[in-house]
Amino acid sequence: MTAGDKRASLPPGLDGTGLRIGVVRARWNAPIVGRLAEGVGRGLAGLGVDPADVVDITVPGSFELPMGARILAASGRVDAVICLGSVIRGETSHYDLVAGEAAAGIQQVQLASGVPVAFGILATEDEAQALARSEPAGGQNVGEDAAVVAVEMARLAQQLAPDP
Ligand code: DLZ
Repeated sequence: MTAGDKRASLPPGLDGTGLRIGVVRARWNAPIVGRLAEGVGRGLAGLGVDPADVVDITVPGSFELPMGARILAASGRVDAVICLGSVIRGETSHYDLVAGEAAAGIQQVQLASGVPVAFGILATEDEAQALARSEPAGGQNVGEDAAVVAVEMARLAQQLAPDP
């Protein structure tokens, strides 16, 4: 991390071993979303999450990501969900609606369900920005960041869960 890096630092000792993670991918802008998914894979693997514990689903577009997250959260099969999408202003006539509703819906799902939902959606001016935020290993990748968020929030929810 550089001095100008605004990303949250990694909590010390963060360990994803045994966590079950749901990933919802939008099929719009699939090449970009695929790069984000690769970042998620790297992020989860780096924290010890077993690929067998990852449930991967797709939805048509980013507008459907909150519903996909809700389905996973309600399944009882995951400890956290990661939403991946890419909305590009220059290519999307109703950019603000798609990106805004995806963001609002994701927040609603995690607060209503109690299952953390990480926001791995790129809302960019153009494709170049989207590529710059979904870089291969060693570069910036919002999917990789979302994987860390999902593990951190799942652990927090577990640690402070009410006694059974
Ligand atoms: C319709 C649409 C448009 C124009 N642009 C995007 C986009 O840039 N990224 C994305 O993920 N989805 C887009 N969509 C699809 C909507 O998210 C949604 O799937 C459709 O409006 C159907 O509900």
